[in-house]
Amino acid sequence: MITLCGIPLSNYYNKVKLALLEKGIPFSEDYVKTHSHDEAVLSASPLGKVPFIRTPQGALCESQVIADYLEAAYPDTPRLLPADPFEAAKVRELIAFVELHLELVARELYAEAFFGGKVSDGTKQRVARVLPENIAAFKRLAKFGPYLAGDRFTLADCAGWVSLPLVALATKTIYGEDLLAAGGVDWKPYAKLIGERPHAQRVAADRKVDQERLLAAARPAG
Ligand SMILES: N[C@@H](CCC(=O)N[C@@H](CS)C(=O)NCC(=O)O)C(=O)O
Repeated sequence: MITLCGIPLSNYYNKVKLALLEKGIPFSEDYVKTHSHDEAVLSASPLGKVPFIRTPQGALCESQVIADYLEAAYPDTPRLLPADPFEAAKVRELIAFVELHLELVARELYAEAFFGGKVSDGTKQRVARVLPENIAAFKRLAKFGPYLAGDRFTLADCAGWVSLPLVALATKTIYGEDLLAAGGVDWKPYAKLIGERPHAQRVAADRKVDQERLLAAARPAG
């Protein structure tokens, strides 16, 4: 059986979790924090990033690698990638835009937007310059028809649903403006649509529990 390792607060963890649930693949979860120096973790995920999975054949890290593995290893479960190679590549192209060109750029703001840290003005200026260009590029590709890649739920929705709201929230917090919405990406109805799926509701509920647990742990005692 597959073990999904990481934290339910992580968007990349939740991308894989939603894919596992939507495909109906049995799995268990192991709570593994980021930045681990534990050899057992680093041997599975050498950068200490989550998620990673353990399988009877060994471990795998990087959410897209894991998602591709699940799609290939469980062909008899609901498909999250089209059978046609070109259409499947178009879904992966969207995922690359969501993760590399939107989320990874906005991620530079998270320390201040979400974790009480500070981000330099230089970083804020760079993100403010790059992100609108990338959002415009993403908008050319994204279908929202009503799903990210068209009329079917795909892996792009597992990636989009967990990451687009973070891009919006981080930019709203840092710049006072949701750059995704400002760029014409109407992500809220989309997030609502995906969020209504029963498996997405479970992912969101688990995430909420983890978030509340972390907030309670950070609160001063007394
Ligand atoms: N490209 C990786 C990104 C994973 C990632 O950045 N995970 C975050 C949690 S959301 C993490 O582990 N951060 C800790 C770190 O970067 O060291 C993937 O798709 O799995």
